[in-house]
Amino acid sequence: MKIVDMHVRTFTYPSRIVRDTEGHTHPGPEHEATQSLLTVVTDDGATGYCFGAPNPAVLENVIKPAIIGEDPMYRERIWKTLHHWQRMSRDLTDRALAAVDMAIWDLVGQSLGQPVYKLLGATRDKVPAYASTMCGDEVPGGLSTPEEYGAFALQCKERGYPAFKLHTWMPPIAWAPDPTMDIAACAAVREAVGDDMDLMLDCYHFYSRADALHIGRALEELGYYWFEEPMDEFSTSSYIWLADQLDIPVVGPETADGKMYTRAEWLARGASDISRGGVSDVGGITPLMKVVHLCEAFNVQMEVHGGGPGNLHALCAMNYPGKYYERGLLHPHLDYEEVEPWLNSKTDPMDNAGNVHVSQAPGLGWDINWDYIDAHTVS
Ligand code: LLH
Ligand code: MG
Repeated sequence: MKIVDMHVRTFTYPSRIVRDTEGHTHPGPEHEATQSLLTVVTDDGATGYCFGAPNPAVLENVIKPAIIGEDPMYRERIWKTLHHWQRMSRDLTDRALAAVDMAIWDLVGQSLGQPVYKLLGATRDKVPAYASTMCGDEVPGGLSTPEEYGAFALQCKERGYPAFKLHTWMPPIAWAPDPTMDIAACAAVREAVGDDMDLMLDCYHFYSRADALHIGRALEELGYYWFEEPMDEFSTSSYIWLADQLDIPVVGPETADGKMYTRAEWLARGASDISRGGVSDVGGITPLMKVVHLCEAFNVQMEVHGGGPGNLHALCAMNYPGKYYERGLLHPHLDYEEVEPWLNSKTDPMDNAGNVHVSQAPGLGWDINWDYIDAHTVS
């Protein structure tokens, strides 16, 4: 079996999610947005898919020349080739690597008639989810006050979520960030849901050490489960300093570059209590499993960043489990249960006990709505 083609289809869909000037998502007016689908094709007609394709120039000039002709079973070799290419091609991002790697895993799973998590070595078929909010806003009835966070957390608890994570206020909101408001929101959530729900905070990502320590100590008082990315993750020393002083588990790195190498440095230096990474952060399922096994060898918990089938299949193949699947980002004005128009069913269906079930279909289990994509393709 050889990879003979890779192509991207871009199509439109109606969206009510907008990005602010710092890149954070919020609800907004309905508008036309675009989505892309990467397809990998082999000489025997097998296909694999991933939504969120690489930039077309990078696909044509770097990725295709590197891997057309490769056997998709040689996933480690393909991934390493692309990883080494990143040194010469700065446009070849970890996100692009992730899309290619996931499409190849999907293709292999479909060819072998098995879901990806069983090819990785399955450990479970479902994972408890936490409700992960969008960042704070100034939308009345949204996430604009501590009380609104409290009301939304209660709504999520009633839906079945066993855990809730706040993303609080960040620039471009004029008064943000504000440690006092972050702590007030965390207190309002604890007050609203009681003691029997795991709660986590993922606040402004560029606080000073003093602010991070102050917020972390408040979270300890409130019985929070973890504290995530309160400072720039390139400062490993700051995280060693913070984790040394706090009892609450500090989680990371999430967005820092460096794949499994960065996670290894953090583990060796004790920069966090729980490690982290998701397919898009580290460059796919292939490197994410390296991080998972690295954490297992250090007896360190690993919490996967972000949702989607790549992360879900990895979570169902972890021997030293991450506790939760990150479901979101959620907002009181948006219905996360609504199926994306390019799919026939959700990739992360959640039961009333708060468990997300991994698809038993071969590959990654994308249930693609081809009629919709055909009718809305623009290129
Ligand atoms: O800042 C944001 O918009 C969120 O923190 C976002 O990056 C989210 O993916 C996250 O950090 N989840 O854990
Ligand atoms: Mg985060």
